[in-house]
Amino acid sequence: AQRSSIALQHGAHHIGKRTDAQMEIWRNYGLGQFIHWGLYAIPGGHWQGKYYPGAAEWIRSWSGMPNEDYDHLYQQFNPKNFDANAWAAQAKAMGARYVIITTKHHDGFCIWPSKYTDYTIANTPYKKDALKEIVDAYDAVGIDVYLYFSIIDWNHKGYQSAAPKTVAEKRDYETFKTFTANQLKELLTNYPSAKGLWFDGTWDAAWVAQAAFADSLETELRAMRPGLIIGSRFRADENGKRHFDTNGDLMDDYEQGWERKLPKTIADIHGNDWDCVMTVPENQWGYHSEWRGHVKTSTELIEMMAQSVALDGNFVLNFGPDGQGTIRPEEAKLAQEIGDWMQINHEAIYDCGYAGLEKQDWGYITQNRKTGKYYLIVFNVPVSGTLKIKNASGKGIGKLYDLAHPEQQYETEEIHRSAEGNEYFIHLKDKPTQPKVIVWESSDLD
Ligand code: JFZ
Repeated sequence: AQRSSIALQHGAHHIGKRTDAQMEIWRNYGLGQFIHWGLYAIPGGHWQGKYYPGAAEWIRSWSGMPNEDYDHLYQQFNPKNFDANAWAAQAKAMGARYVIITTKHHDGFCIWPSKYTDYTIANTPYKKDALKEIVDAYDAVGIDVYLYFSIIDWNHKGYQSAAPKTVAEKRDYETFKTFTANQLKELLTNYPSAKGLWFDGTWDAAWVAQAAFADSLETELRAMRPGLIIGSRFRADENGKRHFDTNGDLMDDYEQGWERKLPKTIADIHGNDWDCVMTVPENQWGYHSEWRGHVKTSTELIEMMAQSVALDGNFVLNFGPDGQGTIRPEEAKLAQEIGDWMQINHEAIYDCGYAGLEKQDWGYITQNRKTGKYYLIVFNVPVSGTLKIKNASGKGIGKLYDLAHPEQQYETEEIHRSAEGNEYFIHLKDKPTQPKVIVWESSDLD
């Protein structure tokens, strides 16, 4: 089927993946960290003894939380345990290669001293620029920094959710647009090492109607920072289409719609770059002192990471430090466990993507984009102790060995060859501790 091709002024500006060096780095990260940290960390999902069941970073919008009270929380923001270097060291040990940090969430509170509003960290008892501390700390350990920025801003007087109608509303909204543009330029100016912007809160009718403004602002931001990476959640096209424009083409550099969910097959990603952002509990991004419902294990998270990379995406795990700047023990433990796994198995994740092979029930297959080696990431060891793999026709089984113990090679057995592909058995000798990685150097058949 031919894609429709309606002329658009504010749709996708390029078709297909970016091929430049910075985007290539992004594509190869494999694992990232998300951090949601702001005033919402102080109430932590509770107010006056009452439990807020929603996402903790949304507590200001709850009837049990008077806006007045929320808007004065900044007077208490003084995170005594905040240590950006400790956060960065923990992220590094986990194996993260990029971090996305909330500079400003929907509440409008800025963790940098923005000169365009008083609602910033500069006016808290903490006073210092926490964003700079974070950027410097992550830069120092070699983790690339991306800035999360919410267009929704409940604190700005000109901000509106519905499209402005009256002359006064329109005038106010213009002040909000100018403010937004100023803050974004300020962020890129103040934090020159930041590699990209991760936008959120862009679904309001008022913002969706700003296709021309958002497009030209984006052009300015890209001019300020060659190589800047922006996902598909920033702007709409002139028909109000978000993420994918009227022609169905992805807008901007990668698909940002994989939020707490993963694609199942390679067809689901439409050939685009993408990242999956994932919470540890069901739907909590900011610190909530009382997690209810399902809380994921490190094995589940590692499996999600493997699935992401096997389908050409990055996996980004969220952390919500508390009001004192402490990363809660549950998250610290997960970071440690994922890090222990990554220390042995990172080769199956970094610089890897879709292998072009059929997924098998025992787990996932990734392929290193540089060396061409395949990695079998085994989550479910069959009772038989035998894995089945299907290779491209023309490819022989070659050599298979344990990533952790390369001297341990696996016995293989050819099942059959056909034009659709060649099938082989791999006989595992041991009962491996899961999840484990088997390196596969396949060979060309004569
Ligand atoms: C947004 C925020 O509202 C939330 O607080 C958090 O910051 C998260 C990362 O982003 O929530 C969303 C945004 C988009 C979708 C779902 C939740 N979505 O597209 O499905």
